[in-house]
Formats: sequence, structure tokens, C-alpha cells
Amino acid sequence: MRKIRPGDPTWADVTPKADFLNRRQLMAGAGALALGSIAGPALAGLDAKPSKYSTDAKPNTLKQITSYNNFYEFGWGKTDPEQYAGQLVTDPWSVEIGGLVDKPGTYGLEDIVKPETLEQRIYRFRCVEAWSMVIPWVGFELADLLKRVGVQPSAKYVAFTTLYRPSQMPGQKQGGIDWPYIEGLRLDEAMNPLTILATGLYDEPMPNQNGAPIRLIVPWKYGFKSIKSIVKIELTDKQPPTTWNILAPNEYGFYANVNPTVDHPRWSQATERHIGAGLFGGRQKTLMFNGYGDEVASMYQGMDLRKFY
Ligand SMILES: Nc1nc2c(c(=O)[nH]1)N[C@H]1C(S)=C(S)[C@@H](COP(=O)(O)O)O[C@H]1N2
Ligand SMILES: [Mo]
Repeated sequence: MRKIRPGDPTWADVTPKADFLNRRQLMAGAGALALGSIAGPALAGLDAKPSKYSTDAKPNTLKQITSYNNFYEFGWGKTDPEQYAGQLVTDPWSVEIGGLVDKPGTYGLEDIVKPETLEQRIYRFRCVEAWSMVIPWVGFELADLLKRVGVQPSAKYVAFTTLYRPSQMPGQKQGGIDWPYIEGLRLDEAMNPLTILATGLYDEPMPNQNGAPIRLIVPWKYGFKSIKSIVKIELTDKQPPTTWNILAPNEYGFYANVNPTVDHPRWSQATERHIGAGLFGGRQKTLMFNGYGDEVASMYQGMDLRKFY
């Protein structure tokens, strides 16, 4: 953890310029610049504020972050999202917020984002498959949005739902997952300042393959909790069902906190392969709570994390 100092590198410094240029050309070619009209600059957070929660680890390149993805709505391969997500239309977009809130409703994306102060959050990101990246997200604290809509005292959990649109999400025409993808958090996890809704990364609106136009980021949990392309947020008093827990309950729990001492039934979680480390980069040690223990460990005091995996 560190504070951003004046003179710290900007996104342009840490991302090779060629990547930016390439990306712009690719996006133009794919017709994916639709967001660029009015919403784009706002979502990209071009004047986003630095955050004390950012890691000083070196971010992965834009190319790495946008070409090695898990987004099963577009296929099971790591390069499928880059190849097929361009067809997803993300403007207009609205998010239904309901359940145990004072102001339920269907909110346009701009109404959700406009009152928020966008921040740069450079977070470690650890997939349950034992690979990791460092990603410079742009977003705002989920707690801010929840406070705006008014959380009722009986609410204990937050449930999230991804868009269901098989015409533009070819993976949804296939079985395997009972679409749409769903996820959930305990209310205190949702209100933790590390938990953000992200609308961009580097200085781009969220690339489609990373979950445009708005996705959850919970950096101390395995990546599958960080649900993409959200269309519904519901406050509940019961623990909501979650996609990977439904699919394989003995392998993927509701909590899914990054934990090097609790192995996946089929592989070790003690180490991770950092994307971009190269052939000889070796594996790095996985950190408890992905290194965010100072901010989150107290939420799990007294819980058996082998049982609540
Ligand atoms: N809707 C939806 N959200 C999702 C997924 C998905 O397949 N569908 N994959 C999850 C998994 S397993 C990971 S590791 C991260 C990957 O995010 P990234 O592609 O931006 O790195 O998104 C998560 N969110
Ligand atoms: Mo993942």
C-alpha cells in the first residue's frame, strides 16, 4: 500500500504507447467505440483520483489485461472474450436495484456513475485457477451507491446478476452454466472500501472483454466473485446462490477469499503464475486475502476459513 505522490507515473507512462495505439485501432475496427460518444470519457475517469488503496506493484499491460480473460458468456477459451465480446452493445445500459432498499428502481448507467467520484485503484487480481495480474481499474466504492439507494436494516447480503443476451453473448447458447451468471457478497463485504464497481481501466472505458460497462471488483477474493456486465443488484436477507458454487459446491464456496493455506481440491493455492512474468519468471507466493488482510481480515474473525472457503 502507498500514497500516490506528485510525479508518480501516469497510465501513459506505465503502458507502452504502442499498446494504446494498437488498442485504439482494434476498437475502431470492431466498431466498439460506441461508448466513446458521451458516456465514454466519463466512464474512463480521465480525471480519476489516485487512491491510498492502490498497490505499488507494476500493472500488467493493457494488452495482457484485455487478451487473457475469463468471460464464459463469450466462450470457454482465454482468448474468446477478446475475439467475441466486441459485438456486445453496452450503450444504453441500465441497472435494476431492488430488494431491501429504500429507493428501488431501474437506473440508467449515467445516473449511477455521474454523482460518483471516480478513482484509480491499482489492485492485485488473483484467479482461482492460480494466475494473477495487477490491474489499474477506474471505479467507485460500491458502498457509495448502496448508501445512495438506502440499505434497509434487514438487509444482510447483496446479489448481483450479469446481462442475459444470448444474441450477443454466444456462450449463453451453450450449456455448462445456468445463465445468467450470478454472484453475491455479505453486506459488510459489499460495504468494505476496497469493494468497487469499475467502469474503466487504464484510461479506457471498461473493455467489453473485461465486463463493460460496469463490473464488480473484490480484490481479496478469487476472480470469479468479480462479476462482469452487471444489470441487477439486489439486497437480500438470505445468502444468495452463486454461479460457481452451484456448479461445483465442493470446489467453489460463497466466500472464495484468496487463501494460500486452503487448496482447491484439484490444485494448490499456495503459489500463482503472474501473467507477464515470462517463461523464467517463476511462480510467486500467494498472499492471504491476496495481500489485503489489513483491510479485510477482521470481517472473518472467528470463522473457520476451511469450512467457509
Ligand atoms: N459474468 C461473468 N463474470 C465473470 C466471469 C464470467 O465468466 N462471467 N468470470 C470471472 C472470472 S473466473 C474471473 S478470473 C474474472 C476475470 O476478469 P478479467 O477477464 O477482467 O481478468 O471475471 C469473473 N467475472
Ligand atoms: Mo477466475
